[in-house]
Parts: sequence; C-alpha cells; structure tokens
Amino acid sequence: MLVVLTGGTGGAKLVQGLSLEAGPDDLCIVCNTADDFVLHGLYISPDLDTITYTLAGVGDATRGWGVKGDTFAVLEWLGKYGAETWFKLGDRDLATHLTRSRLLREGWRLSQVTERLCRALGVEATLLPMTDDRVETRIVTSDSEISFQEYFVKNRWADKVKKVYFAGAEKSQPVPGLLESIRDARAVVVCPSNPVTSVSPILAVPGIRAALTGTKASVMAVSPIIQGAPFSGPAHKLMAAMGWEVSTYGVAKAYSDFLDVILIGAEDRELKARIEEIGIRAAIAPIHMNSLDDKKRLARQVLDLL
Ligand code: GDP
Ligand code: FO1
Repeated sequence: MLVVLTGGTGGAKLVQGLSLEAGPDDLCIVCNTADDFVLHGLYISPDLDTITYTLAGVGDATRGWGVKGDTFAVLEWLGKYGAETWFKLGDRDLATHLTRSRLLREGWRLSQVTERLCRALGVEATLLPMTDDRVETRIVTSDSEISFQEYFVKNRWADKVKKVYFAGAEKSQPVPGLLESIRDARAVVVCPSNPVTSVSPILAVPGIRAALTGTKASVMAVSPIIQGAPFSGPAHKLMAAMGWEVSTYGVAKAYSDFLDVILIGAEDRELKARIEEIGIRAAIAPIHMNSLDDKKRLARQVLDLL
C-alpha cells in the first residue's frame, strides 16, 4: 500500500489527488491528531475530519475545512448563551463531533471511531489517527502557553512563538498496524503539510520515525514551502521558532534521516544541489494545487517518481 502522512488542509489536497490517481484501496493515510481539542464539551479532530470530508466528497474545498454548504444555526445559538464562537463549527460538522465524543465516552478508541465515521460517509481509503492516545501541540509565547487552535484560529497566528512541543507524545503509542504499514509499504509519501505542527507530531509518536528510517520503501515528500514561504498558514513562523531554515532545504533537512526524494517547485531550483548534498534527491515539479486538475497532476507525478 501507499502510506501517506498528512495534516489537514494542505495535505488533504494531495490526498484527494492520490485517491483519484492511485485508487482509495491503495491508500493508508496516517493523520495528525495533535491539533485535536475539546470545545463545548465535544472532542474535535480537525485534521481527521478534513481528510474524511475531502475523501467523502463533502468537504469545503474553498475554506479547506468543514462541510460544504454547512449552516451555523447551532453556533449562533451557542453565542446567545455566551459560549465561545471563534471556532466555526457547522451544524452538520457538529453531528460528527457529537458522534465521536459519544463513542469515545462509551470506550471506543479514536481509531475505531474514525473507521466508523469513514465507513458511514463512504470513505474507502484506510484512515489512521497517528495514535489513540492524547498528544497535544502546545504553543509557548513570550507570556503564555496556548493550544494550537487558540494560536491558529482564535489569535490568527499573530503571537510570537518561542517554542512548540507535543504534550503526551513520549507516552503515546502508534495505532495498531501503523508501524507494520510503514514497514510493508510500497512507498511512503509525506504530504505538503506544516512540517512543525502537522508532520512533527506524527514523527514524535515513538516508533514512527524509526519505522520510516528502517523501511525498505522509498519515502518521498512534497514541499509545502516555495521561495521561502508557505502556500498558506504559519509554517514560516513556526519553522523559524524551531531554528530551522525557512525554505524547502529546511524541510528536507528536518526529514533527512528518512527521506529519499523531495518534490520542489521550479522557483526553488537553486536549492536542488544543497538538498542533494545531504543525500536527498530533489525533483522539480509544479507543486501548487489550486484546482482539482493540479491535485491529480501532482499526485500522478508523485506516483510516477515512486
Ligand atoms: P493544516 O493541518 O490545516 O495546517 O494543514 P496541513 O498541515 O496539511 O497543510 C498546511 C500546509 O499546506 C502549509 O504549510 C502550506 O504551505 C501547504 N500547502 C497549502 N496549499 C498547498 C499547495 O497548493 N501546494 C503545496 N505544495 N503546499 C500547499
Ligand atoms: N479554521 C479556521 O481558520 N477557522 C475556523 O473557524 C475553523 C473551524 C473548523 C471547524 C472544524 C474543523 O474540523 C476545522 C476547522 N478549522 C477552522 C480548521 C482548523 O482547525 C485548522 O485548519 C487545522 O486544525 C490545522 O490543522
């Protein structure tokens, strides 16, 4: 199988292309869960939901999250009661969080809940949360420590970040079958997801990084950075906070212990030699995904290179 590591919005674009080009049966998608949080007493798993909705064909591709055409009546009434409304939970999306939260309370594991939600929405690919344990991205600023959603959505990534860490990661375990999937993969693809807050939490789950280093399968990444800037979101700020070079080279370096190939934009062609000096092949391709055709074309390129 093709094993794919991903976060939410950026990763979902390539996942959609790969599902269309390789077929959903060939995909084992390992998804970040360190963005998960509890709001209104509900357990919310944004990246899992973005991937599920995208593959089910019900995702809002313009926003990159939530359900296409969703309404916000419940949120409006929550506001009347003084509840927090900065995180825009749609009415249909809320059904997902209600169901997930109930099943978790009943003792189901997150991976079991995910499988149930995927089947209910007709998703044929295998979607695995990176862990069934609670791992939480924490953002340390000069005067506080906040959750990822507070940093990303509530504060619109305006805080100056001093440190990022993944609470609970050391004690977490990969979900059953995940390490074996990497070991037996025909190839592994690291999506163009935020390297600090989407891919690093997956790598922080004990055993996953070693499985990637040890697998015989070739491991390829698509860069989320072009000309020193992300296509969207705060990856540049977070990479700088980690002390990484903010470039496609910085992404390749962060994955250098397990990466064989990285797809980079033509605009970054002058970085090719530096990347290849650290033992990673750099292949040039159009890595933007603004349309469904872009997603399919990039996915085809990834599959051809593998
Ligand atoms: P999140 O969980 O919602 O942050 O989503 P991801 O971590 O999966 O994706 C965020 C990353 O996707 C950002 O760092 C963007 O630079 C990257 N991204 C968004 N659109 C594109 C695109 O069209 N092409 C590439 N190569 N990367 C993209
Ligand atoms: N992102 C936003 O920027 N604003 C929102 O109000 C928002 C709501 C939301 C609701 C459900 C969901 O699954 C995701 C949502 N996101 C929202 C996406 C956001 O959580 C991030 O894109 C990811 O967590 C980053 O990985």
